[in-house]
Amino acid sequence: VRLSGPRAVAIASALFSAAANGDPAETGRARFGTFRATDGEAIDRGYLVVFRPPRSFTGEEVAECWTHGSPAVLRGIVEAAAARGARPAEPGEFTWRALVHGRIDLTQAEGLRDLIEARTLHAARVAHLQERGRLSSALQPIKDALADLLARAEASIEFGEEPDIAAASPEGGLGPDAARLGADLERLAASYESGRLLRDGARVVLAGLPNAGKSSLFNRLLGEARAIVTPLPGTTRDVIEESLDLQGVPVILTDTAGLHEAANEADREAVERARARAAEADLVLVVLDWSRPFSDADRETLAAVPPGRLVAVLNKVDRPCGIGLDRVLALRRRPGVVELSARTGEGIDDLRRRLRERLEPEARLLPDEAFLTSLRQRDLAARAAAALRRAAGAAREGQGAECVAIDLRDALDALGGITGAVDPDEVYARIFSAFCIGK
Ligand SMILES: Nc1nc2c(ncn2[C@@H]2O[C@H](COP(=O)(O)OP(=O)(O)OP(=O)(O)O)[C@@H](O)[C@H]2O)c(=O)[nH]1
Ligand SMILES: [Mg+2]
Repeated sequence: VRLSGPRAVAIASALFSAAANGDPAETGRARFGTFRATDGEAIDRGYLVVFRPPRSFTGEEVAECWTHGSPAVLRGIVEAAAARGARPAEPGEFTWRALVHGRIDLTQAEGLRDLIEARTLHAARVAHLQERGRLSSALQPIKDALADLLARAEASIEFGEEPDIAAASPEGGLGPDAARLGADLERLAASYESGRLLRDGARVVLAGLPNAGKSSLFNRLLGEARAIVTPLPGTTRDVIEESLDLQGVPVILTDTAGLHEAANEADREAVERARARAAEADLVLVVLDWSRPFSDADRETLAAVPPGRLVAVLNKVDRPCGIGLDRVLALRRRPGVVELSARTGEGIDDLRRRLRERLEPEARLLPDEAFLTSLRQRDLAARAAAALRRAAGAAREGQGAECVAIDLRDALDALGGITGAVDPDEVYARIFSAFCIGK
């Protein structure tokens, strides 16, 4: 149980009797002792740890009560603290206070949220770098260059230079510089797609005709019998989702109903949902049955997926080939098919490798580059890039330094918003309310 604020140590000390002599409120030391409920009865033994400003997470006085993980004990301590004047924290309030006291900036707060919610160790590593301030440091040189550009534009206003500042500048002019910075920011804004994959997971959907072995493959990839498998076509009717760690890339794997002519309302709904999932997937695994002739419906299913999102799978290679050698050769040539058996496991590693290859450029597996992980950051980066494009255009057209300066200031404002300097209430609503309580 963590307390933060001017009376944190006083309140925590009142609930705690140290086992040994000495000051229980000594900074940064774990003191062993007994915790007491509101009525003074002992409820658990554990440690009290105290941090003093400014060297605490929130930048305020902080006291942490470390007990055994019993929900009843924790509730007892929260109640006892509340009885002495503490109040329950709002979601994300500790991180919010850290921000308000300048211990972290906004990108670091977002990094911390991503870290808490990370689905794989790799995603956690990347979030950790963000939380340590990687994005802020990557933005700093861009901000400096932009501030420099703005200073130059303002100087030309002051000295009443001709509109054609480009020609007067030894660096080649404001226009090209603004355009260059704008391009940098556009690249950064585009990096959001990688951030999204790492944060939310890549959406991989299994699709195909009934009985092709989608659910069998789903289970095989997960390593557990999650979905029902039967020899009857039309076994799966609902959309089933599970998360999968594909060597660091978080994946949300979805099994769907076989695509077929619906005989009743439930079927119709099942097929509709299957199509909807495939339509919004990052990758669609179209599962074909190697042991049966290739049908028009197979052809349509393959054709419905854009090549950039398609991974074709020939399943049941443990059985005699029924699909025809010509077809196999054609599939091998064009979409690049993975041949496997969900039953024996043959070829599954190839599929994992293929999936990972396809997601890798997106998931940016080398965590050495700064990228954006939230829509908020992306919108601001895109706004700054657009303002710089306008500035470059204005300079090119010889519109005068005032016009250029207005756009540059816009860009600088937007960039400032990524790391902080925005309306605190709005920031709270957009970021911290999504945190869990106690963080
Ligand atoms: N021999 C062989 N049989 C398989 C393989 N994969 C699946 N099957 C069998 O094919 C049948 C259908 O498998 P499912 O996984 O239920 O197929 P599905 O595509 O999910 O079918 P629906 O949910 O009806 O759309 C079952 O009898 C499986 O045991 C395989 O690799 N080899
Ligand atoms: Mg199924």
